[in-house]
Amino acid sequence: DVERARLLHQHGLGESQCTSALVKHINAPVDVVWSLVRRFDEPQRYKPFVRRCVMREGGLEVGSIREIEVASGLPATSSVEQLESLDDNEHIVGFRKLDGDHRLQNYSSILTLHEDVIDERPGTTVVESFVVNVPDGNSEEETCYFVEHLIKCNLRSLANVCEQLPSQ
Ligand code: A8S
Repeated sequence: DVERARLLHQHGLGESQCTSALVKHINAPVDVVWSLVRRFDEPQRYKPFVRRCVMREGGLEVGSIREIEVASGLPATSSVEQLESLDDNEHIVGFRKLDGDHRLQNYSSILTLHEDVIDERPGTTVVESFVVNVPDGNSEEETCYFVEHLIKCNLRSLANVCEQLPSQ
């Protein structure tokens, strides 16, 4: 399963791009976590920096496009994103940033869920990886650090939401 996860999170890396992956354990069954992350049309259910999300095209089919209004305090106001993969059996979801007022050009990410059991309780390991261009004037290290920080906030919030759902 570790090898499978490694393959799923392999991104092709171009020149002046950076990539990284984050892992988070959640004390909730895979189905509960999946019910949140599969909703491409409702990222605000767990992403704290999303103020509003409007669908521009489609819904939950691959190719659907959403526009996000970013919360204040970040060096961005909007992001237009396209669903690139959604696999309800394998628990894989991926999207790409197409446009918007932000500095993360060519950003794409893949999130996968993996069943695990801790202290005999069903849990989920989330792996999220990304690739993005390094913006002019920033180093690879700064870019990675910035994106990793945002993803860590998203995954922490995802854990909080899942672990507090009534089914838990
Ligand atoms: C996600 C992940 C990221 C989102 C980034 C990294 C972004 O939507 C935010 C702030 C920015 O400054 C850049 O899964 C951008 O959403 C929250 C607008 C792209």
